[in-house]
Amino acid sequence: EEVAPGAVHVPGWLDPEQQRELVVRCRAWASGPAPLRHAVLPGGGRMSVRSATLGRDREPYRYRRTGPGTRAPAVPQDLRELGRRAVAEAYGPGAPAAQGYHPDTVLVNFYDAAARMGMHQDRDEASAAPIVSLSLGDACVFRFGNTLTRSAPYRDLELRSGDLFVFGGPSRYAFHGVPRIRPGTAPAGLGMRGGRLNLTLRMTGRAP
Ligand code: MD3
Ligand code: FE
Repeated sequence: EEVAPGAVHVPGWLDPEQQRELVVRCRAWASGPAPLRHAVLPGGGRMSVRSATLGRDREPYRYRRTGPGTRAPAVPQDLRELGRRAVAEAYGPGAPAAQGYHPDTVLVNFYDAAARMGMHQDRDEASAAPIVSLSLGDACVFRFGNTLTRSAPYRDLELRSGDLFVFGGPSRYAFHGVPRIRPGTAPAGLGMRGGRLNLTLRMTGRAP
């Protein structure tokens, strides 16, 4: 379960009803206030993953404040609470990281069968607080690397619908990626029409 120091995988943390409800809410955000778009990389390439944020707009600068003129709706209170419970589940309810965990942004990623995410570090946040990842829909191969290079050593793990992964402590700045989706592996009755959703709850470290 503890894949590396601070990296805790909890398979099947979300029950089927919680998964279905999150899928419904992601669909509502995507068709309304938080459309899923292919991000364009600094070099001009288009990411195969489609993404949207709640709570903070990442464009055109990183994690702007929300407010007049910005699109992203605030992170719903129950998702903030879910994030706190996730960190408590991973590190124990008494852990300092669980006490002060107040995620102010949610990144929603959608992967179709061909989408991938290359090895990278998450360094856009000014906070080193843990990142909470929730997986929905098709399973994927998740590549968890080291903090020094985007290449080996790494481990390949399977992430399935309902899985929780918390990345904090020494794992917070590890390289990681999603080299492949496993089409057709979503649980029956989830209501996904193919593909994989990943929600990451984060603390940006910006003033409210
Ligand atoms: C390990 N997303 O959005 S979530 C990303 O499945 C991202 O969509 C992947 O990487 C996805 O940046 C992986 C798991 C994850 C998230 C943040 C991490 C793993 C991490 C930060 C540090 C180390
Ligand atoms: Fe990442």
